Amino acid sequence: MSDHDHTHSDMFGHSTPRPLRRVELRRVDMPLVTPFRTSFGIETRRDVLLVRAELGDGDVEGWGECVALSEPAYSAEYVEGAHAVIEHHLLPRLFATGELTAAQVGAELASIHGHHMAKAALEMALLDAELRASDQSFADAIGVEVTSIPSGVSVGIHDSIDALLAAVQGYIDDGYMRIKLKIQPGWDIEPVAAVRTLIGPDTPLQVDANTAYQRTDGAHLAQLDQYDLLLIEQPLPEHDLLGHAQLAAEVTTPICLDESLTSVAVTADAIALGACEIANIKPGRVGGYLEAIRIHDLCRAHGIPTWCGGMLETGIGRAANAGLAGLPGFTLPGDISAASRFYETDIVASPITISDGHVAVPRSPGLGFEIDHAALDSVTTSLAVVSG
Ligand code: OSB
Ligand code: MG
Repeated sequence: MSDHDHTHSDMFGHSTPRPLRRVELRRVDMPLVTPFRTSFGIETRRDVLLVRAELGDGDVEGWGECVALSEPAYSAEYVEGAHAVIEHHLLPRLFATGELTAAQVGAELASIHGHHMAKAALEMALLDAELRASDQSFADAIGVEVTSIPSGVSVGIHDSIDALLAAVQGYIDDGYMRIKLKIQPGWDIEPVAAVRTLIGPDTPLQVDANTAYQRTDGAHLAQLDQYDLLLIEQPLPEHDLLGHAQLAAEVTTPICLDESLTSVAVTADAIALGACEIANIKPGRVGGYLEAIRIHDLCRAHGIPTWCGGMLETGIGRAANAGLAGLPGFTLPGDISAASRFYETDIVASPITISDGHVAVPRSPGLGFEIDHAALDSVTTSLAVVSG
């Protein structure tokens, strides 16, 4: 590994500190093209909290997206809670700093426990602002060399195997390079067997349980080994690192963690325990893109394959993820699908598309999107201004 490889997140340590002037907290309501069912619930629309930060003399602006879902079912965070903690606990601390950079946001907010998705949305808005002010793309700033990344798709639980196979065939026809099936007890071995038969042995396939299993399910999950899966994602509860390590010894399919990996420190422990053979990296879950890059660097140094997860992002988060996923440690296809996989209309000017199974790495200044203001206004349900 060259010296260059250790500087992915340090790039932002030299940004110009600026005063935070004004922040808009906007909620948007976006219907999903089709219900998305997981072991933790069914999403039919997305209530997204967006952050627009104005810095400097008000001439610098940046946007962030909070990935918290409506209910605290994937993790403890939820959009109403994130909105409240940003307004009442996080922004007052940032306004009190006088001036700051994106790289300082984590440290300034460290006295507040948890709330990673809320913190990440703020750091993201500042990152976007700094990058726009310096006329640089996120991908360029972190040293991404590739121009596109392979695109994977996450497929929800369906009412029948036939309905699942029809959905998967549609995504195969769209060109997706990897299929991820949501599983839960009662919807696991049979759908995986059917999909493997449909897509053949050469299309990468993986599963995601979103914590739906128990420590005693090792023998059951080992039945999945015969289907040559890339990985089993988060079979056990978030805090059960030891259980995941035990499971990793019982099944041959690699165990991948999502919900459990909340920081670089937890990731280091999970790797040391043998609980994390592959890592799903989601910037919101870990407190921001800079911590996500640090986890990427850690995994790369340990030879742990990683991929970029998704949280049903709008074009804002989707663009930023497509930049992040260009880093060299992201050796597996991420959950970065075309915007159209989830949304009829996006709130950015050039929604992410899939071409030849790949998504282009955005290279425009900032995190890689331009807001479509008319589209954004048409889905906005509330807008509040917070200033220091
Ligand atoms: O567990 O990866 C997950 C969506 C919402 C919450 C959690 C997860 C997911 C997905 C979809 O699997 C990922 C995406 O394509 O955005
Ligand atoms: Mg997951």
